[in-house]
Amino acid sequence: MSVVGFDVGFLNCYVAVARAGGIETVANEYSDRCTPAVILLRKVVTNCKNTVQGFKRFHGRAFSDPYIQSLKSSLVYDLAQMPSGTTGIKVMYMEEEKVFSIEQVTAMLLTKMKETAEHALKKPVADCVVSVPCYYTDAERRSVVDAAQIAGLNCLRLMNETTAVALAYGIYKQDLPAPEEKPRIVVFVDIGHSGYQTSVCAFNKGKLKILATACDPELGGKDFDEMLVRHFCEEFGKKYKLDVKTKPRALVRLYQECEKLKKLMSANSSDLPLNIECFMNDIDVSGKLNRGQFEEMCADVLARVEAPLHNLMEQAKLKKEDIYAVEIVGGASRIPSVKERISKFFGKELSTTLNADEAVARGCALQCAILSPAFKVREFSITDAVAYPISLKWNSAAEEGLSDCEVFPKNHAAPFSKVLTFYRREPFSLEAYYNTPKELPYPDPTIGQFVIQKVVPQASGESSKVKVKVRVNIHGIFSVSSASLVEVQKTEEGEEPMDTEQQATPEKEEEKEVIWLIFVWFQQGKMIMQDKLEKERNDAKNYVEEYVYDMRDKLHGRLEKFVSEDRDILSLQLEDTENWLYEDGEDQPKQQYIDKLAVLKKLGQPIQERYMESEERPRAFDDMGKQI
Ligand code: ATP
Ligand code: K
Ligand code: MG
Repeated sequence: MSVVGFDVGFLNCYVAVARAGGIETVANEYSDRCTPAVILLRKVVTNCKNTVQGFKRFHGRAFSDPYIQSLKSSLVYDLAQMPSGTTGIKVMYMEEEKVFSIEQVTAMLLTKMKETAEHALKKPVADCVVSVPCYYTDAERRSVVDAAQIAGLNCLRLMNETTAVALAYGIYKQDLPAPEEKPRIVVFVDIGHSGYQTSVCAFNKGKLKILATACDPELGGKDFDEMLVRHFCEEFGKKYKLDVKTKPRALVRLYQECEKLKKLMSANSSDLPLNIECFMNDIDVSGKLNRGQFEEMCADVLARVEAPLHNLMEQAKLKKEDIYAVEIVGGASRIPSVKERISKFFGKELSTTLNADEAVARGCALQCAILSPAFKVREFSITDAVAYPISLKWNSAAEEGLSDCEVFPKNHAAPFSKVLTFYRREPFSLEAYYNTPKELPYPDPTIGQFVIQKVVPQASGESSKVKVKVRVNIHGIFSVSSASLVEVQKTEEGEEPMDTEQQATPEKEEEKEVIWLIFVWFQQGKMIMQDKLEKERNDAKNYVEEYVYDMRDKLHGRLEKFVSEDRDILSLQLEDTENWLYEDGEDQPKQQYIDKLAVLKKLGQPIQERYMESEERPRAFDDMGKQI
């Protein structure tokens, strides 16, 4: 079993693994801990068309999405529409034109990262935790889960990048306030190449809770590069009469040189040169710039740093004095003027105690270690927050009033399950959607449609009570996890339970049989069955639940004669497991349920064997009798 964390950045990717010595960021085959988020198809490096990069933003997006359409002209490869309507990438592959889905492309990147982990661990890798920006919506998250699956990975959790950073910060801290004390409040800021994420987190000993997140999905290092490129395009236009924008290859080189210059300016405030030989039309170009000029041309970009911080503090209803520390990570957090802005906002020095490049991957590996039964780590509970409020709406023909309800408000704890009750006579459908479309960095507020099938009226003709369990799962994805119909059967007179305590609760007056209903799930117009991993996980959990109930009945029934001193141990285990299923066990990876079941079966097996033996004996006699 592997314990691996993957930070899939827009530009830079990192792989962290857990080994006996702790968490370690590992190097790829080129001895580099940073793997660029680039896919080279057909190894002709000179052919730009086959260098695919900057694809993180395509996840979950339709080809017709205006955002995708607006990006097309700035890419050095072509996009195409997949049969399902999503975005594909058109490349030459083995001398043939081929369109890959975004999931396939990210799977190629994940495969490279998986190989890096396998090389370091010297064993096959499957179990892992993969990072995503905390502002990702349902469709984007689904797409990344699919990519991981294509790469042959078993993604135990999609982890929000800032939450991974919070874990990497908190798990080693020895001096966190006790559980009953006032929590320590820390703000985390991650500014990468494409996006800007902030979160505020409450820490107590052994746990962290994300209180709120605020982001600008379109603010990052790339915007500073963009300003520099714009500046030099203009300068070279005047100075050398070059129209850089007409030559994609030259433009790519200019972006690379500008990024380098930007990094140099973080450490140096004097004039710095930018030289490119044979830039265009065999002309060598050169220019220079200093930090002051850079900050001036980036004033508009820098002005956007503050808004998410305001938003964050407002949501969390916290004052600046409540903040214990502001921890910053991500490559672009090294830009001095960015740091200044954030520091000024909070009125305090920023902390840089975490590795700015590796904290996300390390946090993911830590989360994987916590989830993996194969690894012993300190207990640490992680409560994330729902990024956008989720509502359900339904056809309310028979129902008075409500036809719409917010099930998960913004910043609601996640993962989390809720049971909703409906009274229906026939199948019905639910539509889940984000109810603040303006806030979404994504055009379609629809999450999906769920049809609850096989609903029938009660024998009496009345509406049936239908319980629908909805959840935001460990990946931050919304789903319907079960649907059941409660069949009410009037108990016959005389058979009424005599226990007065039981009679006191109206629920117990009638016998109820639960019938599990089938639900079908539609998204972006197409039918998808329940996501496979989710289904398998649910099944594994159901097996444990079934075993607990079944065994408990049998221990008081036909197995009673066959239990000896092992009865108490098993009874206790069954009870513990039942409690666990409702508490910590509510939301565990599949393997945890498999392991739990194995423990129970080990205790139950001998008893069942004794019973079987005694059952076989008389039958063996019978058989012999017949022979005679
Ligand atoms: P994202 O988080 O948006 O998916 P990413 O994780 O790939 O992107 P990072 O690796 O955190 O991004 O940051 C890369 C960005 O940081 C690039 O724009 C890079 O130029 C910039 N950067 C790195 N070092 C410095 C530096 N010293 N000064 C200024 N910018 C820097
Ligand atoms: K990164
Ligand atoms: Mg990043």
